[in-house]
Amino acid sequence: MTLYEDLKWRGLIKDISSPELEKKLNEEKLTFYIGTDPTADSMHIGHFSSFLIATRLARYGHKPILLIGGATGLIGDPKPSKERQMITREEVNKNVEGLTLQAKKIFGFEVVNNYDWTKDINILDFLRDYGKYINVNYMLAKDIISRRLVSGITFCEFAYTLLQGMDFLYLNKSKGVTLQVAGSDQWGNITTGIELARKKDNIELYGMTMPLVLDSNGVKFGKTEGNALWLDKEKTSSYELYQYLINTSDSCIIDYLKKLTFLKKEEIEQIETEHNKCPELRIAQKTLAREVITFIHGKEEFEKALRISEALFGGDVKKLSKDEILMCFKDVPSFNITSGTTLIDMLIENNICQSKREAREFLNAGSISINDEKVIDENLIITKDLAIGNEVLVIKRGKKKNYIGFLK
Ligand code: 485
Repeated sequence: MTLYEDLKWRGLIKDISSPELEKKLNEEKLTFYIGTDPTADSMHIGHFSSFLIATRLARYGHKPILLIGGATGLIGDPKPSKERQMITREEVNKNVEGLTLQAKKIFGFEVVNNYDWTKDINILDFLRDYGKYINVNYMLAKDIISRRLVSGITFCEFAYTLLQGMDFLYLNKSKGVTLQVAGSDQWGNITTGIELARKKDNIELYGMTMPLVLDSNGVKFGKTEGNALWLDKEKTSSYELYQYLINTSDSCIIDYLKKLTFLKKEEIEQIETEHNKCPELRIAQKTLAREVITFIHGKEEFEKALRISEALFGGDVKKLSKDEILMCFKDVPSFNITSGTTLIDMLIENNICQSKREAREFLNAGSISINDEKVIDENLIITKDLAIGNEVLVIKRGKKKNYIGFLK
């Protein structure tokens, strides 16, 4: 398969600016770029799914440049719905720093910041050297801008597309960039750059976008109840990432394997066959989790995430350290327990059971466990030797209710 055929097979091509691009990608060595704005100090998994394209092209011999928008981040790419809240310069600077380190670490490519070449352009030069080449009518016709005409758009955000266009041209002149890649929402900004280069300098630049990666409900990949999945493991642990990936529905798992891993067509087809024989084994989901987490955080972190998941779901929390337990159960209710308390009192004091009668019912049915050991004797005295690291108790009631007790 050629590179282009591979990208097509993976469903990674949405729009291309010219049919010539196929031949160029297959036969030439291009320098290309992909950019992101510093709206946070870490990328999330949605960025990862787009940035991976840089690695794909790089593995084929093309040269990637990753751009962090220290300038564009001060303006904000218009959203289709409403004007963005401006973020402070301090915050933008802090985010640029975080993203630059992260992009270098995960992808290992050259990183540039558009603030460096945008900050000294004065307003008159901007209007004469760039503004003069882009027609307002042309800008108004762009999807995102046209969608904002009813609710309104400030001049600040309206001008954003021109800044991104200037980057493309600047990177062409300074680094020989001829291609920009991005998610499909960036088509309008990419074509502004192409238009600018054509009109101003008679240069032909190329653009390519990939479709947004969606789940079976049409929700963007990586969006879970409003929480982003960050690539910074201090914000989203590799274990949480593992849980997200392992829960991918069967209807989109093969699509994700194509789009988010480097496994080849034959390998993915083989996984698909095996997976379909026995979907409950989640072979495909396990493969996805392994590939993605190893790429982002390395083999050791993946193995840790796997070990934690197996201990939790295999009912063996005692295999975990105190810190690992606290990480996994950070969202469950927690409370202090005084050493010497009886089991039944502890269950009632902390609302795990509503009454002594209910507590006895659960205990007799064998539904209560401490650190995955069934407990039956209501008079059991809770002491340090029951706790992990002499401190932590994972208390489970039935299959669904988990609690963390800190022994004091
Ligand atoms: O020269 C450039 C200046 C800024 C940008 C790109 C080139 C950033 C771009 N305007 C943007 O907003 N990108 C999004 C972001 O930063 O979160 C997302 C896109 C997504 C994908 C991802 O960046 O929405 O499609 O391209 C990498």
